[in-house]
Amino acid sequence: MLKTQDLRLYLCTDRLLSLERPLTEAIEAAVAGGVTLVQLREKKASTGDFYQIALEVHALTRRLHIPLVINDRLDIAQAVDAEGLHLGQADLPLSVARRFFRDRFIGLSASTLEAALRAQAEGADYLGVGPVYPTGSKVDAGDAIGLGCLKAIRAAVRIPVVAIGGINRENAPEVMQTGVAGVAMISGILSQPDIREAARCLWKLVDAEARTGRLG
Ligand code: TZP
Ligand code: MG
Repeated sequence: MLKTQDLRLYLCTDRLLSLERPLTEAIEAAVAGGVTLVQLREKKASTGDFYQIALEVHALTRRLHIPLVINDRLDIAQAVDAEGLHLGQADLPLSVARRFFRDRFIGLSASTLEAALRAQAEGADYLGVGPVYPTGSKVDAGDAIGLGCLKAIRAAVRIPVVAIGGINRENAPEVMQTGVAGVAMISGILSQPDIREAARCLWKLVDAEARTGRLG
């Protein structure tokens, strides 16, 4: 089922990093520019607020025909009937989440080869791997793993890998050249003055690299 998901330009949200623009406006601009999937990340919201925001964002992503992935929270993903769920290493075990989220896709974060292989063995549909570069967007992201480690993980697993952490228009081409299925970002899209233009520029870079990768 995941094969139908386009992971090339993966937007992770953070309302604190969108330069005070309303989230739905920011998402709409990002999708107009070429974002292929939206992950709703709400680290500080109450459950009730997260649910309301997720309802609103899902209504929008449905209208835009873009899959919505909920970060961390199986209950919210189920409650709004999201297409996907993204879990970290400290969240619910994948095998448990899968029992309640069978017909949808589940991604897992991994920053080491061991964690990536384990996630694949447990049945993750895709991996979020990083931080590739240093990032100021997530305080507990850990040290940057670098392109070499990203490449090693990508080569060792069969499931799609989405790279994350410090990715921007300058380094997106070299990240795509490791053979990953896509690049995920917060600030490279959401913190830009013109979100639509930023996403458009990234989409062109990412699409060009994805085509080159497929051809050669
Ligand atoms: N997970 C690993 S790094 C990161 C997350 C959510 C933050 C990515 O944000 P940015 O601004 O694209 O570096
Ligand atoms: Mg998490």
